[in-house]
Amino acid sequence: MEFIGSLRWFGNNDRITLEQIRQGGAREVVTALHEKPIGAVWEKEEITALLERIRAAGLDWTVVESLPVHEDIKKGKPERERWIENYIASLQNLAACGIRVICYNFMPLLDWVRTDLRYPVAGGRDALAFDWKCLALFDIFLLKRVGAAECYPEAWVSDAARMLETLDEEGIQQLIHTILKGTQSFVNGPMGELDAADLMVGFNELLASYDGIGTAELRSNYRYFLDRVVPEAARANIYLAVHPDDPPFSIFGLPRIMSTTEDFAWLTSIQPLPHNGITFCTGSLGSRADMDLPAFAKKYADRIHFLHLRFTELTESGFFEADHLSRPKDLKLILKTLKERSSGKDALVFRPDHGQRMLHDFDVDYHPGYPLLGRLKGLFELDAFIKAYSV
Ligand code: CS2
Ligand code: MN
Repeated sequence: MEFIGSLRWFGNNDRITLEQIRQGGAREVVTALHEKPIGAVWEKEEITALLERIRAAGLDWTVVESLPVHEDIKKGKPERERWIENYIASLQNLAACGIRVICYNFMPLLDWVRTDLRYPVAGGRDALAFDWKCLALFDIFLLKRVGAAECYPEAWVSDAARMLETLDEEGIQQLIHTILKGTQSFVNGPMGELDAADLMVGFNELLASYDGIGTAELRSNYRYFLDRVVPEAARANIYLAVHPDDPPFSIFGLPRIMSTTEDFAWLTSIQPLPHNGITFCTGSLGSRADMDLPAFAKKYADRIHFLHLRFTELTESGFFEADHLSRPKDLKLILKTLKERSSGKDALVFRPDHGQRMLHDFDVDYHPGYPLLGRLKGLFELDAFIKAYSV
């Protein structure tokens, strides 16, 4: 079994070219039909055209990230039937074109959330960060969500109130944009479609659409989806790989159900086929203090079909995205376990998940978390690490 290094590429929506990715040493790109509206069927001709473009550049494409799950499915609306049928059709078309793995997530409304896109780290680089007090500030004082204050410890609420005093109008607008748009406007989710002129009103409406949907309801809707989709994936010989919640906690009162070891135990028990699999994102899961990453790899090795490698460092009230090699002992154990326990597979694709900004990255308006040089540094480091330990 070999580890194959890849880079995420946003297609026409990306400042980075396939040529740059190939020169950078990635063997594959991880991408999606980014222009398609959420829920629409991905047609074979469209998939083939993109695949040919990628192959012509000397790269390969075997992992899709993401095939988004329509909100009606997460909410259990009657319209979900149509979206599930479309999902299955896309999955079958992808399999027919040679795609092996589909990364997706089941986070209601929001995809990955950060409160700071320019958190200074060693050497003058910067990183993405998440801070609960900034989230509380936004939630309680800007969004003014009913019941928000009860969701945070009292000390954080008073710190948030003090922090609000120090923000001018520009700072406020920046925080709103960072939380609601910064990390999500380019990854094909409902937040990308939110009207930028009226973010807060639109977001409040979207939140209200989840009234009455708690953990139990979301789990049951997820189960309904998996019961329909997993057998079709098995038939088509393609692997589903759910991305963990990021951050792996409930936010804004929305349930999040792919966050803890118990959540993954539930996931793997309801559909025991390996096609009901996992994207092992060490960065997302590692931002929980109670998460043992090497133990997770051991427990779910046969379900892990795609790897996102990065590490997070915990701060007083949150985390920031650290260097890709910042937890070498964990990384070594994870790779060793996956190598040993994935003997049935010939390859496991990994990507440096996000990257810090460095050097020329500051001059280009890359998607937050997806700069070229910071991610290439991660790719080089991870490739070298894998070679050095011959894992
Ligand atoms: C993020 C997400 O943490 C991450 O990898 O970049 O956008 C992630 O790609 C999606 O949630 C996968 O569905
Ligand atoms: Mn990830």
